[in-house]
Amino acid sequence: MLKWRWPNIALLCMACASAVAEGSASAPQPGYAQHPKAKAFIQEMVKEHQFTESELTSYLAKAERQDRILELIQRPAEKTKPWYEYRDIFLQPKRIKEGQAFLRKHRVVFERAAYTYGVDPYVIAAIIGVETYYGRITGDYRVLDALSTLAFDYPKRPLFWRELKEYLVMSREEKFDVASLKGSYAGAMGLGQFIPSSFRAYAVDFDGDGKKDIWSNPEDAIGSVANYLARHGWKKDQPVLKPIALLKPVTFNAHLKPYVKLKDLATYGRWKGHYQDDTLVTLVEYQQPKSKETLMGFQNFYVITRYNRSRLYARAVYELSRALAKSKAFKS
Ligand SMILES: [Ca+2]
Repeated sequence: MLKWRWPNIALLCMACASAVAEGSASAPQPGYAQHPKAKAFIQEMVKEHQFTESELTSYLAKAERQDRILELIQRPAEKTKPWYEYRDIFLQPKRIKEGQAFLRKHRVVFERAAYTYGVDPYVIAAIIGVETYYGRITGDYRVLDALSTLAFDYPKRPLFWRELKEYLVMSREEKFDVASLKGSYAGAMGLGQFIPSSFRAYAVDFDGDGKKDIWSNPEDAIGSVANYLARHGWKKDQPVLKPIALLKPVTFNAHLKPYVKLKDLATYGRWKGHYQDDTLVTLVEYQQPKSKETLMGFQNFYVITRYNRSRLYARAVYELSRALAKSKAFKS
């Protein structure tokens, strides 16, 4: 659900540690209520969402600029790394082992999520594993600070301007304390790293206690990720990625969304398995150390890219999910 590129977890951890160090050493930053763009923001929120000027002013006064966030947002990892390096970040034995333990611990919840939403439980776990190491690294910035900093002081700010609005509306709807929720430097929250608009659209109260707690309640987080995938068109028991042996040159990496019918691909390559002739796929290429490989991405590949619009991300989630599925501890 991140529309911006997500740096690798190693960078993120370094960011967490240094942010703590900087935060303790630097002087308090002024709030955003006096920022030149604050008045426009407040006027839009009053008009669009019927907040009062005084409550908005008090929220923005509490928002602190975080310079570290402005540095971090400029560092894309996925565009620069080839697949064979990218995959190593997410497919180490440790992440697989912790994922299998996470699945065992929440086995009943995963079974219920898979049944309720028709989604592969291993893919849900893999997304949470890639996003936050199964909830271990969910981000330590105040969401109010992160989104305000990016909404007001980041040049490519329209997305964050919208997300800051969504955040304030979400907090009102859920009766959350605006100043206390935590997330990533980009305002992504909880085990599945939902940005506020995604929270409002897809978060669910999966344990029925009346709260949507994606921060500390794995049950709500697992249900919410499952709902996100279902609502974006996950097809139960259908493939994600399959190899294709090419017979002729093809166009690849043109689209994340499937657009070629398998019957029209037959003269271009061969694959294993039988699928309906009108099944749509896209062709994606991945760089290995000494070669390139082309895979067919199906609808479920596209659904994973709705979480993060990167073919590298989608394959990492898929491969991690297959590694988790080898666990004997959990049967869907
Ligand atoms: Ca709940």
